[in-house]
Amino acid sequence: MVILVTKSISDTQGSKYVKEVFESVKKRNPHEPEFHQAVKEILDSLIPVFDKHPKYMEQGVLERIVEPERVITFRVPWVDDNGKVQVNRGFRVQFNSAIGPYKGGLRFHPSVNASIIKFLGFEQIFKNSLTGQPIGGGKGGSDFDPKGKSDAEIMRFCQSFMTELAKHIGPDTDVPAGDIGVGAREIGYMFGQYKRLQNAFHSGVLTGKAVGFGGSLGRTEATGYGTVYFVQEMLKDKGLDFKDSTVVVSGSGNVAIYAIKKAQELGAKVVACSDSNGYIYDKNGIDLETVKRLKEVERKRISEYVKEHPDADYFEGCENIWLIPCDIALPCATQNEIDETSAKILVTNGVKAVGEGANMPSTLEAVEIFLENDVLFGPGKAANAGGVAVSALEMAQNSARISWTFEEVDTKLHEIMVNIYRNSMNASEEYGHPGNLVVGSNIAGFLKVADAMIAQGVI
Ligand code: NDP
Ligand code: 2IT
Repeated sequence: MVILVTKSISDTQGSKYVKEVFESVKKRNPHEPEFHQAVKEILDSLIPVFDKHPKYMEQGVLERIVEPERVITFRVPWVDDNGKVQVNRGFRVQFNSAIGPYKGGLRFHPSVNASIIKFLGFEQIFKNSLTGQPIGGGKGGSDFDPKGKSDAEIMRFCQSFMTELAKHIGPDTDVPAGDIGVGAREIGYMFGQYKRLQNAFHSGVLTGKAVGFGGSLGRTEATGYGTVYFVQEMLKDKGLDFKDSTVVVSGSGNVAIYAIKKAQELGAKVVACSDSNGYIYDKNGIDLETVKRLKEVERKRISEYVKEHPDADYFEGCENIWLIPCDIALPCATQNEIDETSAKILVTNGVKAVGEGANMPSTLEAVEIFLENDVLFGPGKAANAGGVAVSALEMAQNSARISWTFEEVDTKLHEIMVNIYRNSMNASEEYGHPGNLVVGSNIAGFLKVADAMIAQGVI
């Protein structure tokens, strides 16, 4: 095992500490498999830190960091277009504020539950730390399903959701943004309701706003572009690049679309993308304008693509997208979309690099397969940190009441992604796992938060 450091040095103080804390997390948070998975990956990576610096054990940093500072659950009632009352569940997990206000997206998807929001919030602590920006970790959302809802229903839902959430957020307290099912339209409706409730224009309370009322140029593109910038650094170190490579991108939402765009700009041929029903394969290279119109404007299924591109094929079953041979795989849809079997197929087909645009898209077993086979692997909390990094730049612009050009933001994003890559590589070397970006990014993200927690006392 490559990332599960416990196996090789199972009798160290650090590994005993990690095991104890992990057992307690499982016991105190039963029935939360995604949360356990995210915690396990990070805790195992941190063993070399506890062995080298026992002070983090003595100060109980791990026991504290796995416990959210606050978990908020609330009722979201709304009236559908038929006049029927609907009730959804809202969540906000304010996980860690050691280095800045809670920051993280809102996800609207029927699968949302406490486990999903806690895994995302926990990952966000380390991701946000890696960006070098002053932002803590949080996440929220609802089990509301935006699919098939009218615009008026989306607005009424967002207004009801924000009516409760507004009690818990603020530009210096907690700053939500988008995630699956939450884009500029939803952020707009939520911002409007927050402004109405507060009777004040607190532009920094949400990020991912439209550019006309405080949004940052480049935020829409940031996660996808950032993922490609990160993978570009991984490739560069091995004398490789995107030019003339074959790329497969899962998803066809915000992250996928801008990952495809940047990969194409760098000379790659992107042959496939997907939605939750299935995937398209276009051997000529995907026509991104069609995907953008279908998904961003018309909100249709990706299967419609083949009606306009008869040379392309559509296949049911999004998980089978990984059967397509490629040099670079960019999973940009959702958690656990690459399992051990898919990882083995990718390796057999000669994949050289995997960059996670989504959060935790590879299972722990899949990550092991990639690392064991020397596939360049960019874990989500490093590779997809560009989105939240530009959200922090949006907050900075809002505070200063200024706006930067697209080029200024994109240049800063690029610098941030290069820094995340270098810092993660350096940490992987310093702590004895050279080139392992899972271990490196987890350690680099952890140390800054842990030092701040110790400096601020036991709170
Ligand atoms: P979008 O809602 O814009 O797009 C999500 C895409 O993934 C859609 O194509 C969707 O298909 C597909 N998808 C969603 N759920 C599933 C599922 N259960 N199985 C298969 N496919 C699914 O979301 P984003 O692009 O914003 O987010 C994608 C991923 O990137 C998520 O993991 C998110 O947490 C992560 N991320 C997002 C950031 C951002 O700035 N937006 C920043 C960092 C990470 P369908 O249309 O059929 O639902
Ligand atoms: O997972 C993520 O980093 C996001 N959904 C973006 C969060 C943000 O605050 O911009």
